[in-house]
Amino acid sequence: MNVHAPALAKAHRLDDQASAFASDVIEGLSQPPKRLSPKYFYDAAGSELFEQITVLPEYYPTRTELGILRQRAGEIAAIIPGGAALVEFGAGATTKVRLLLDQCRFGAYVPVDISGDFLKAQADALRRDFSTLNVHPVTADFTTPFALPEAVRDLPKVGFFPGSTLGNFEPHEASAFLRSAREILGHGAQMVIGVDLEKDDRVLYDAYNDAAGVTARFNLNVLVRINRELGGNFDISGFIHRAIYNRERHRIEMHLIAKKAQTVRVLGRSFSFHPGESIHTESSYKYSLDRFTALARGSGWTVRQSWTDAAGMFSVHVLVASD
Ligand code: AVI
Repeated sequence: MNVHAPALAKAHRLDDQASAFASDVIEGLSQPPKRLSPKYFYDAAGSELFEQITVLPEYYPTRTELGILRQRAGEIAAIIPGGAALVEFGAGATTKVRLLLDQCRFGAYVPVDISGDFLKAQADALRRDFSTLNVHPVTADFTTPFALPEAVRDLPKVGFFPGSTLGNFEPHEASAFLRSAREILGHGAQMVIGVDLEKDDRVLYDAYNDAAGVTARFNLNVLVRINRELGGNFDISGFIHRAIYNRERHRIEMHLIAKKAQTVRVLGRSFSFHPGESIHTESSYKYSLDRFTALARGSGWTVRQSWTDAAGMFSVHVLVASD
């Protein structure tokens, strides 16, 4: 066997990721209105800024979901089959999955993420703390089909998709993701999923316009990343963060707004901005329990049980794959 094969495969994967970033940025900045995918927020600096967001006083989703999981982990454990493989879509902080691992007897844990570095750190930490747990990380883009490790083939499957990351998908993408997860996990699977709920406009506005300006730095960091990785020349001080709640479309929209007329070069292309022009960088959809139930039902899943916090801010659901 060619001993360099794994390293080469990894290099190709990195090249693939870099060229997808390049083509998505060129395409997104060429559109009217200009847009960038929120998946590009999460380089090392963006991931660190996101961790800071999760503990901001205004950003209620993380601590509210943790509260629900802490309170309901025993009930969740009673519903899901013992010895199942827990497949987490996305890797990051391990706080939430630890609540499930503490309460439920899983046969294996399969974290899936495009960033091999995050996966490795996450897997190493969990192996240390749950010495009998079989951890099988999979490096893949979890929004596209991927194969589960052979070692978990015969175990019942439970998906885990916390954090309301589903909300960052357009509704048709959210449906496609749920369908794809249903295919990957297979017949009889269940899924534990966290979904942020519609609420008072002011609470939503504040959660994405924190007083300390961390969300603004998180948003602007995507321009820093374009400058560094794609040789762009964005003047970061020429843009400001704006987040608004679009109630008609049930979504927070994050934008970067050009303060003045300017032309930016990225990968040899020029992009002109007029004063006040926006780059739409993220949508964060908020669901009602009814709209989420309908989305799940139309995407191959039945809602088995739902919990919210006392104030009805956030929801956690156990879904069962429909036959
Ligand atoms: C990861 N995702 C669910 C976050 C959200 O609330 O939509 C990302 C985020 N954007 C700004 N603040 C947090």
